[in-house]
Amino acid sequence: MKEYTTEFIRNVALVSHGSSGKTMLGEAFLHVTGATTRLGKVEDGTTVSDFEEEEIRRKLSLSTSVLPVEYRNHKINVLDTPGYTDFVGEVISALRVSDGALVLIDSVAGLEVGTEIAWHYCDVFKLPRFVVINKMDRDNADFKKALASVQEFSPVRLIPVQLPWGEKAAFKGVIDLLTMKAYANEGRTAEEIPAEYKAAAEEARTVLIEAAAEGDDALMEKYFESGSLSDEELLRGLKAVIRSGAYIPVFVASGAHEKGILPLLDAIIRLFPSPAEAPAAIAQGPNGEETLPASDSGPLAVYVWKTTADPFVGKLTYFRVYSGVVEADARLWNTNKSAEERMASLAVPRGKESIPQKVLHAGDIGTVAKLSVTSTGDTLCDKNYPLTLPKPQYPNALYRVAIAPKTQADAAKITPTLTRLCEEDMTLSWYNEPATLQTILQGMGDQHIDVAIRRAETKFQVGLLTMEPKVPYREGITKKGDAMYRHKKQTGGAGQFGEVWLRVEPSEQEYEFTDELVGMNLSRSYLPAIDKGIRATMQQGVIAGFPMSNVKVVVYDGKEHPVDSKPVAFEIAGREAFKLAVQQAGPVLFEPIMNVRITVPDAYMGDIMSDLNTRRGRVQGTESERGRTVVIAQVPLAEMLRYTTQLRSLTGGRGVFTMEFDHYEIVPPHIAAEIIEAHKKEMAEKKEE
Ligand SMILES: Nc1nc2c(ncn2[C@@H]2O[C@H](COP(=O)(O)OP(=O)(O)OP(=O)(O)O)[C@@H](O)[C@H]2O)c(=O)[nH]1
Ligand SMILES: [Mg+2]
Repeated sequence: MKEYTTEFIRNVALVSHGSSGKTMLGEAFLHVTGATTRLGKVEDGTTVSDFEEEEIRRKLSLSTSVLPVEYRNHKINVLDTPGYTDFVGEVISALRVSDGALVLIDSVAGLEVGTEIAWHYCDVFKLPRFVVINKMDRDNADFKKALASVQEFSPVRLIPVQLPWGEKAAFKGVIDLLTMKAYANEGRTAEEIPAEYKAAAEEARTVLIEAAAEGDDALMEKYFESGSLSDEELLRGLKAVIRSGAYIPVFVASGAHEKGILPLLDAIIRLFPSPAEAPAAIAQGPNGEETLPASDSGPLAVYVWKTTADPFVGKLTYFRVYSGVVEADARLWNTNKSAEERMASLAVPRGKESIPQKVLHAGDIGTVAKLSVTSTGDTLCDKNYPLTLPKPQYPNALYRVAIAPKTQADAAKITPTLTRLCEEDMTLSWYNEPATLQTILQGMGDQHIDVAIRRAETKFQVGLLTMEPKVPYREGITKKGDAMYRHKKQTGGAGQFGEVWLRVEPSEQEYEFTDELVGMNLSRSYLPAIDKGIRATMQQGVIAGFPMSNVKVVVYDGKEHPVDSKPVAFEIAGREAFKLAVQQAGPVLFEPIMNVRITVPDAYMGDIMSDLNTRRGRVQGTESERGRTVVIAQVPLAEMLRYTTQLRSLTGGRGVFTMEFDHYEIVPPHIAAEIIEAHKKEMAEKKEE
């Protein structure tokens, strides 16, 4: 591939609700510009973008692919993101490194939930965007209606830059208001606008010119004086109002039928900023905050936005050069890890392909294989001039499963496999939960987890079983409790004797161990053994098998035997006395309480509130914006384990939520009783085995 310098590069993400045709539009971009010889199909698993085994199986995108589209001396790095909400992490990563976004709208469905989510993240990254009314060939395609549904949602005014030339089966191509020409099919040749569209086109162009005139004062003056703008001025003004976010231009296309393709690519090149024109990156440098315009002559700053793990290729690191130039084989400094990395096989990705490159200029996107310590979110730079670029915020996990290996052989590979899977995905993580002794894998939803489990199987040949995760309850006490225990084994052989009197009480600290021993009944030398016995019991729990915390233990008396007393006897006596004391001390279970924010269209608010009631939720307040209500509540984790799925069915996929841990609270007695009962049953079953 040719070498492209900054001003000839565009970085553009395709975002939208699932199935609105992003992958096919990307496929059409490549085919029409001659990068591929035939147009792949999502259904056949033959697109450049959806190349992963799981994507082919499911016939949809699961991760962001890079499709470099070479057209008119420019290279547009098209980032095709997945639309399914479970994979929003991929959208965030892609938008982080884009300078513009195409928001695709299915001409039949209009605005959908996924559109709103994508829109929200475009706002987060302050990206200029195009709306593309796509699939214009569909049976019930309706340009006006689809456009109106987006306008109703968008606070920013939408202005058509193209009109559809026909609709449904008669969709022929686009009528371009910038050039005032009609373009059939992919749009290679300009034609006169057909007579029946002339009036509509004139009217729409006037609206467009009026909007463009707001681009700057000189344009406004010119427009007032002459009543019009030249094509050159129109473009200049439009570019300005799109970048400032004052207007959003609207385009039409049919990716699968390769219609409207070249006019859209032209608009991307002309209206979206090159990396040099986009707002400069802000980095932390040796002298504090630093502004880095995309320029080859600036200090080197490379941001890692994606990592993939492959058993054959190894690790592949996707990056964007924000400033400076990256050369093959260069040694770069990873600021986050304080380590040097070699850019051994520098390349430009095109789907699964890696096209070797000698040099990548400021603003470009590339890959490098087999870096040793670098992970997503890291900055690579010059060792003598360390810089750190900011990492975006990813949503917290919403869905958890407990996992176990299928076989003994899988058990050994579980940790490295989970580590590699999570390295690929910023919204996937895992940990060992000490309270339940389960290995937990957490992500954005059931499909997200399902894909991860399958990747483990197909990519790394590791079989994983998933189970409902246990809630990490904690045990505690609510008042003082007193007990004594005598451990005595004095029949035959060496005897054991130990007697402990102790008191437990609630504590602010995790665990406190003290004594109030007076006189000579019990030697202080046995205290460590007693402490050890109690610590072990606290780990295992007393009433329901969960770790106990916030307890203070005071040993105040005891008895020993001159021959038979030994540490192990006091370990046992301490343990048993502790258990008895806890029973006197009002033992309770504590459960994690989560802060939850649920966003739904207003109409669903009643349903959400009453559902929260059944989940022991406490609503703390509501906020309302643009037809959507945000419900803020505290809900026990135990009631939220499958909420992603339940919210989806409650709202027809129109609701989203976020959740984070807040604090522990006492489990209500009737629920605690059930948990304790279940634990007793489990222990009894274990004994029988
Ligand atoms: N009629 C028609 N169908 C299309 C068009 N583009 C895509 N499709 C079909 O719509 C379905 C989804 O297309 P994709 O390109 O995979 O959509 P996507 O937006 O990438 O979907 P996700 O990857 O799930 O987000 C497939 O069955 C395509 O064949 C189009 O322009 N017209
Ligand atoms: Mg796709």
